[in-house]
Amino acid sequence: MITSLHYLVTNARQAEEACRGGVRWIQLRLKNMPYEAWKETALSVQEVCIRYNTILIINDNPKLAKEIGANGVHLGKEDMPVAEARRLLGPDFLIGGTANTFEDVLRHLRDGADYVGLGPFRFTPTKEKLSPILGLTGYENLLNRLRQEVASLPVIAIGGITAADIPALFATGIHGIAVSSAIHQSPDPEGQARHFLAEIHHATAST
Ligand code: TZP
Ligand code: MG
Repeated sequence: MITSLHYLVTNARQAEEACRGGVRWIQLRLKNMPYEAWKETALSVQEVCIRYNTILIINDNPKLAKEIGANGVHLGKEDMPVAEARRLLGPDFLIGGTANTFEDVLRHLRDGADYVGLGPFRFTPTKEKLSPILGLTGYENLLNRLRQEVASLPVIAIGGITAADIPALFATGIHGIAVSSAIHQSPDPEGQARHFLAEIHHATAST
């Protein structure tokens, strides 16, 4: 099951706010963190996720994901390859991979990923070393090519996404979106999470 709103968090408070707002897919994304501190934060986020029956994905780190029994791991281009993570983690672990191009998506499909995070949609200061911006046209072209290949893999759009982008993005055929700053920088993250989910519901109910 790949729910349609992925929320990237750095701590348990953000996870709690989002879960109260109805989010059921959390990705813990921490950079430059010693393993033990990372694990401590991961366990506190996991406690929230268990209470709300929410999927927990650990960014970058299959070893930590396995050690704490998270639901899955998200792997970028500098992380462990998806095929190797699949061998390490087994068939039931959710594995997502970062994609910036159509070729990336096909590679992840072949290697057994459960979904791809495809981006960036637009510029965002949240991520360093951003790949070229795809824009709406990038998603339209890529999703069309995927349909022509009769290939299917859930595509999660990422990068600078706001709630106002939801109708156009979902119209391209993506399966979901991953969001960080638009929710946690809001004065009311819980209400903003709820707003995102309502917009997604609206955008997908008519298709
Ligand atoms: N990968 C591409 S953009 C991005 C990641 C992890 C950050 C998304 O965060 P925001 O704040 O929603 O742009
Ligand atoms: Mg990574």
